[in-house]
Amino acid sequence: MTDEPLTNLLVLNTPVHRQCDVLIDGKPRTVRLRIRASTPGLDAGPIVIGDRIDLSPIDDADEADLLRVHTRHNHLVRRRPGEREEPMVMCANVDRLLCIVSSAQPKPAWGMLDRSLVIAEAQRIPPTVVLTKSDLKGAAAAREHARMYEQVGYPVLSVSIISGEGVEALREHTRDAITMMLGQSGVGKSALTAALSSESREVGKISHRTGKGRHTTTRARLVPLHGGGFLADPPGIRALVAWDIEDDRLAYLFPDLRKHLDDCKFGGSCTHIHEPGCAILAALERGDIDPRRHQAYTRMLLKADRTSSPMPRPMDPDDPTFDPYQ
Ligand SMILES: Nc1nc2c(ncn2[C@@H]2O[C@H](COP(=O)(O)OP(=O)(O)OP(=O)(O)O)[C@@H](O)[C@H]2O)c(=O)[nH]1
Ligand SMILES: [Mg+2]
Ligand SMILES: [Zn+2]
Repeated sequence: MTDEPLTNLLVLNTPVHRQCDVLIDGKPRTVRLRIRASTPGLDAGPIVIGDRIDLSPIDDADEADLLRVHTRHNHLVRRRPGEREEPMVMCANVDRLLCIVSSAQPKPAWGMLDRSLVIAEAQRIPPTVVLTKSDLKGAAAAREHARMYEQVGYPVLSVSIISGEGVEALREHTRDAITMMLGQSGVGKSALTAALSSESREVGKISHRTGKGRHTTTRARLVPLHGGGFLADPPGIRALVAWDIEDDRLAYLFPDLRKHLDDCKFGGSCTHIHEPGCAILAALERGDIDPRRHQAYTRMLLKADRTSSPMPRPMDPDDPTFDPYQ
């Protein structure tokens, strides 16, 4: 072992009790972090998967000092589920977001897809719509609905781990990148991860009673892919609430609405919902904007599934109740 610090290590899973896996010379290694409040970069919030960190040499007890958390070039953030209004960063330094929608069992959650796309746009992370379980009855209808997203300009891939459809295309799509997935429980995230990697993830059963997944995956992890790169397999999401998106920015995060924003004479003060003479409403009227997308925008503007709160004060590691990883 050398005394040199270990620099720019990729964090493969979010630390629990300050323990996480990092990538060292291409191999995962479990390490317990010794964290000081003053560590540079920690003021951006707790470490998450995709973060890059510097460590002191790892000792015989598999412990190391956290020396620095590198500045993130982006992060995926949502509102943390529960009462408290606070952000939850899901992944840092993401090259691509796969928005996973099941064709059937569970039935497609299009509203969650619209919100996932907004969250990706807000951080300029290129999203791809992935329709899973294309072997099931109902897949043709889901594909038809998803054409709308193709028209917006998003790549849409149909995949099935049963028939193998789309698996190679997805492998190409995720090659050499850090890719995150978002989707409900049971849509097939772990099954896809297993198909693209040599890591067998636990794949869950769909409840016969509710037709929904059972939240099989409980902790996100970046899994190395055959084609190079890493795929994050997170737990399924029950309700996806976007974080810190101001009203006047929302239309900009719908590319199909964004196209018409410059023509809207009311500018930033227009809600694009009722104003006579609004260019977005005119485009909707002409059929240039799909009404379902405008509805998704309206729902989000009315704050049902969005908060406009900014990031709160960074957590204070000197606070005795501080445990950022729970
Ligand atoms: N027919 C069919 N079933 C699939 C396909 N992909 C996944 N499944 C099934 O869907 C169920 C859920 O798959 P998972 O991979 O555990 O789903 P998940 O998205 O990881 O779920 P959580 O971890 O709970 O978020 C399993 O029974 C899989 O066998 C597919 O392409 N076709
Ligand atoms: Mg899973
Ligand atoms: Zn307008």
